[in-house]
Amino acid sequence: MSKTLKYRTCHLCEAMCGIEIELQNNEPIKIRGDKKDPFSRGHICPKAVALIDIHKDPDRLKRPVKKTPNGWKKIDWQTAFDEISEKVVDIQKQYSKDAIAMYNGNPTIHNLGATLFVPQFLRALKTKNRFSATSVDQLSHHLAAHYMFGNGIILPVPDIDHTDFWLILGGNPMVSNGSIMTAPDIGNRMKDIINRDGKIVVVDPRYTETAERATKHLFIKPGTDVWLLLAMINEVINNGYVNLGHLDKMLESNTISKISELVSFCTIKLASEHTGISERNIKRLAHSYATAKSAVCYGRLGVSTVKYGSLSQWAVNALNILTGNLDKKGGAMFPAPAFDSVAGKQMSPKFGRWKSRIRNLPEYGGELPSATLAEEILTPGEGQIKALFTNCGNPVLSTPNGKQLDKALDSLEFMVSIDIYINETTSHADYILPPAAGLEVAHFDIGFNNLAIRNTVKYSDPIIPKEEGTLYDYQIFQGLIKAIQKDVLPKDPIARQSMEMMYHITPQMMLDKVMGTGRYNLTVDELRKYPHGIDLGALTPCIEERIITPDKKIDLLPKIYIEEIQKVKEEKLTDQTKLDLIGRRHLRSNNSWMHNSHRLVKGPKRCTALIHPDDAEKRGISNGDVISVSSRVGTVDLPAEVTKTIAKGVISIPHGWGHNRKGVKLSVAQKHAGVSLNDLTDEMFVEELTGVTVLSAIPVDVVLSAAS
Ligand SMILES: Nc1nc2c(c(=O)[nH]1)N[C@H]1C(S)=C(S)[C@@H](COP(=O)(O)OP(=O)(O)OC[C@H]3O[C@@H](n4cnc5c(=O)[nH]c(N)nc54)[C@H](O)[C@@H]3O)O[C@H]1N2
Ligand SMILES: Nc1nc2c(c(=O)[nH]1)N[C@H]1C(S)=C(S)[C@@H](COP(=O)(O)OP(=O)(O)OC[C@H]3O[C@@H](n4cnc5c(=O)[nH]c(N)nc54)[C@H](O)[C@@H]3O)O[C@H]1N2
Ligand code: SF4
Ligand SMILES: [Mo]
Repeated sequence: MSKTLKYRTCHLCEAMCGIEIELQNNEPIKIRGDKKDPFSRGHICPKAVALIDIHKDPDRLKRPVKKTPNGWKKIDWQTAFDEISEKVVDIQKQYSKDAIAMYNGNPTIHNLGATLFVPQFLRALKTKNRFSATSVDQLSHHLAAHYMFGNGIILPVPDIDHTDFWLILGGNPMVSNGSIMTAPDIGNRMKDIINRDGKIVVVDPRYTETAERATKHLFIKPGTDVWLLLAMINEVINNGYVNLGHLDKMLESNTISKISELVSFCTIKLASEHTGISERNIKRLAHSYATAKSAVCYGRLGVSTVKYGSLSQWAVNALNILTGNLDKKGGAMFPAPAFDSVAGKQMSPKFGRWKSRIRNLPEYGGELPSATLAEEILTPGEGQIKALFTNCGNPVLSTPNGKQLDKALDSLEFMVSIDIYINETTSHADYILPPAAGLEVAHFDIGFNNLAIRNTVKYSDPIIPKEEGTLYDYQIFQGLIKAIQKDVLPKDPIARQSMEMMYHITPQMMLDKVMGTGRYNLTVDELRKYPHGIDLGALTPCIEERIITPDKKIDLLPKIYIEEIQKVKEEKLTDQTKLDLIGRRHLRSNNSWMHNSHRLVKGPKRCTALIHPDDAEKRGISNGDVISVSSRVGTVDLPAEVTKTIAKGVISIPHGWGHNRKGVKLSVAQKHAGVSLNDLTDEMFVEELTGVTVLSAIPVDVVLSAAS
């Protein structure tokens, strides 16, 4: 029996850990951390091992399936492409191009072929009804970069390998392994900060796994970080802590006094009343952050997807700028990747060029907010969505008011899912097109090298050959594009050739093209010589190169945020009778889709509601009781976990569960079904400015369930 070892990057989350795969007769039998990976240094988490289970999963689809009155029927690829394209062209003719929508989910950006070919497919569809996970995730970061640095894709990342002070708001990297911050082996990186006498402060309504490792944790009332951040800006300016350093030349001199005037209402006292953090703690936090040799304020999902998420991300950047910590070692820095998605002005996504039909919410980067998807399907009239493609996405479980989306998907004339499972979303489709996946596909991280705290690069060929008769994702997109375009190929030979080129090009060719013009001048062939990857060094200051505002200056106070600050000023403190619902993640769970690996999900029940003992007692709830949690849109029943690790007035339910829906074929996940947090989140509760779904501080009633 032959044993071999192969290496690649794990693509399951943003951390980009190097993995070593032990193969026996070409079958994966063990996965370990790759000790020679210069970035992850041998670290992995339990999800990587589940790559073996995904590879072998009997529930995973490998051939196209078509829904028939007698259930799912396997069909061949060409039949699938032909039938789908016929229907697409019919719907476009009968209604309009916009009648066909697409949702692209999270794994798209973790997947080389999908990252490169989804844009080509969208170009072929020519629809304005595009949706993705961005509007339930990181859109506020893009918007802040768009307005402040001129390019929505250059996101500053915390230089945690060198910082003396790391302030984390609404992120739990010990579990999530970091987000908008690719930083594998986060536990050791945090230890290193503390070992060099640095400080880590975590602000979170839950005493998290990250808080356990920090020097200080502050409980905060969900949805109120904006008051803390504005008060900190106030403190920094009023106490003479402003120190722009090298950024001085990049800022308009009068903006700081304008900011000072605007945020002057947000005193420490007011911030304390809103956030529940004591005045003394806010003052101390502002002082220690502003006086640290280097410091970085980092706000993630728990502050990105709230009522003032966009303003909060502006404030995070503003704090880092005012204290001279942007583009500085140990502060918030810009990566310089080998595949540079940022190079070139034309790449910068735009904002607000058109609005959604029903609720008038703005597009960002050509996408409308996912919170509007169901209403755009359900509301009749010109421009109504009649057909939907989903790719790498499970919006029934991951976007707000999943039950409404269930109904909407049932009402579609036509639906196609590019996915490897029959799950809560794809079970609504007429066709499912499954790509080869995981260890069977080549990998190069285009997305996350742009967010990495250190510049590295790696390319991996497939570890295991894909099964005969299966297709890579990019080949599925090529098949679809070709079939859809077959009757509209231009007569002009040059135009025709350029269209047809897309049917043959490979991701590797595209990588070579972009990397060849990049700063490291690399090729795929060159990278093949380095299976553990290449270390390209620590981040270095490079803002002058990255920023593309017309005058090459940072816009420290874009107009849209002035209006947002006014809105915050007008908010009143209210008495609260409901609990604030928030979400959470677990190391042994990945968004909505990895629960079919027994080895990953085994162990104690994880889909529980965390509730503070005082809140539980008031409602007669004991640990383990089944409780009913109700919001405007629905009710779910699940076991309570009574714990002081959650702030009073707050309840936390993990997202991504709820596999007990009709039509799902996930034999392991269905046993651990749980409930869907997004049967409680409200599609009408969005950030007004962007339409991003509010995922924290959803008002809910909590009672002992009749079933208890
Ligand atoms: N309430 C609440 N809602 C949330 C969040 C939250 O914290 N709270 N988090 C939000 C965030 S940050 C995100 S990113 C979204 C994620 O939500 P989605 O965008 O829906 O992504 P996933 O849940 O990861 O779903 C992945 C889908 O891709 C499929 N898949 C996996 N690998 C492949 C592959 O290689 N190819 C193809 N074609 N398909 C594949 C899986 O079967 C699954 O259907 O959820 C958001 N929703
Ligand atoms: N194991 C695992 N890893 C993952 C994922 C997964 O599902 N499982 N998902 C991946 C994805 S798609 C993403 S986007 C990242 C997300 O990664 P993170 O941004 O780290 O997100 P979470 O782990 O959800 O942590 C959010 C934290 O915000 C807190 N919070 C909630 N509301 C508020 C608030 O109003 N204010 C403050 N200050 N805190 C608040 C929550 O209690 C929680 O601890 O994780 C990625 N990594
Ligand atoms: S932390 Fe992320 S990248 Fe690393 S092994 Fe786990 S899932 Fe894979
Ligand atoms: Mo995400």
